[in-house]
Amino acid sequence: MASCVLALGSNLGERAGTLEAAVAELAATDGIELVSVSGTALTKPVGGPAGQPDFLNLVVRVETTLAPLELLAACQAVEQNHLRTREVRWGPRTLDVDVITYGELISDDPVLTLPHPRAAIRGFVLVPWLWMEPDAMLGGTPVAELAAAAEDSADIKHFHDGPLP
Ligand code: PH2
Ligand code: MG
Ligand code: MG
Repeated sequence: MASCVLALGSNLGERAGTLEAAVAELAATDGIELVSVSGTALTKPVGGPAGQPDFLNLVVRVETTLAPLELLAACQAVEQNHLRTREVRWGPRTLDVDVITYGELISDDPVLTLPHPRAAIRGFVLVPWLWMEPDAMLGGTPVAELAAAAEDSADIKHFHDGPLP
């Protein structure tokens, strides 16, 4: 079993519904057990074409018996369920599911670099991760410290869907 963090993002279509469905699909995948889900963050797009819509982002912790590349394939299968296309790097997408950490594994495999090579500077990953696990560490540094330093963190809001706060 490996304990892993996955990051999900959506900035097209029914963003909140897509993320909710994607979390359920990950939880229903053989070899993946859902442990926790962060709150949902409303985030400004980082990189990519100007003028793309704001994102909703969240992270989950899972336990898996899948190998790293099998976990990546499972994430990509969930993306495909939501008609993800890859036209523009960092462009708008219905759903992005990234493997952030896989246990303590460190890998420079270009297909799946671990931990995710940009996670440590991305508030849209770090802030929801911090909400979920206030004591989390990434690459030996507290996620809280990384989140405070990430340029896009200041703009991140908790996203409330529905009538409850
Ligand atoms: N994903 C990217 C690039 N930029 N910006 C935000 N706010 N949220 C994302 O999920 C995101 C992004 C590449 O995957
Ligand atoms: Mg991504
Ligand atoms: Mg991705």
